[in-house]
Amino acid sequence: MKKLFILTICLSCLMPVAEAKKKKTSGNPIFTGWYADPEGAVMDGRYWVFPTYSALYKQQLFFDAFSSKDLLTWKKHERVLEQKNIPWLRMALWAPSIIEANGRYYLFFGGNDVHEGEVGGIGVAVSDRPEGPYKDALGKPLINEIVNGAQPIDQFVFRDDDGQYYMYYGGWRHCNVCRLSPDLLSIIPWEDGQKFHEITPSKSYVEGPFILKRNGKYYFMWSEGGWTGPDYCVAYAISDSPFGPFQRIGKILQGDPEIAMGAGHHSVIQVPGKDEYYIIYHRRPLTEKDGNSRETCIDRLIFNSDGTIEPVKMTFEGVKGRKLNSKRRK
Ligand code: FUB
Repeated sequence: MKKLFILTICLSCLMPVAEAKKKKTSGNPIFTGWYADPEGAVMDGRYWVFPTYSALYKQQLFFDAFSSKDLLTWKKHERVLEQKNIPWLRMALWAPSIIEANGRYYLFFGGNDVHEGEVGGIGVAVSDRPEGPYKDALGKPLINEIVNGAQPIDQFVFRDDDGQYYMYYGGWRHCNVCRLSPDLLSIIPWEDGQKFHEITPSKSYVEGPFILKRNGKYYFMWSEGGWTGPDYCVAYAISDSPFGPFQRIGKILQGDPEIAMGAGHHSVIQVPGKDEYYIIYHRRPLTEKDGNSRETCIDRLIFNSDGTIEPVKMTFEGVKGRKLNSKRRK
């Protein structure tokens, strides 16, 4: 009887390992729970996803992160950043943006759903390890003010080939770009003395800016529509400069009545050194109506031979396994 009991325990421990080995595709969503605004990265030899915990604003007081060696299975790292490490955070911890620099990890975030005259906006937390714990580095927001009509949320930090860091951010239908200092903890004004330049690409821009560089061109992407509704989507533009102008080309991600609706606020993971890309985004299952019922998914992002982006085909299967070869930066 005792032997049978021990055998049963051993078998049940081995089951998840066996199931993971059998898994051929990631499946969508890639992990359970309501998570939105996912930022993907490659750091420390692993894929990472840092999403918003999608719940009522008052409950959004922490970030979980997820790591994977193969895009098939994801390990949860709980509360990598939480309220006790951000003195000024009251609610609405949103839209993480992660970057490795100076041998450390910088996690930018939005806090408090800030309005004019309030404390809140975009903050930055730092850790020596990708899995945290992250601590607010400034004791106050990096960007508190509302400039050019852009709510300081939904930041994305981009390192250009020359080593210069730029931050793109903005809700309320306006997008700004600013230059970050090498330690990523302050903003360097532009030559005209301004800290922020407006680069809103189109009247349909709403929030969630993202940029990547491929073959010398800058691909700027953003979310359109309302994030609580079915029509949320992602559009893009291509430019020769990181500051635009960004001429809207079309949508690359939108709801599919056969799969899910409200698809948006994405990011892109490039397999280091390869012309191979994955889009990480959130969407709302067809069975759900609540605005916060958002799940994090992955699908392939394909560039056409003329340099344009093929509209994403959302799937339930997700993507095939893809191991990383070496430790490379975002
Ligand atoms: O998750 C909170 C907010 O929802 C984000 O900041 C917006 O971009 C939208 O996705």
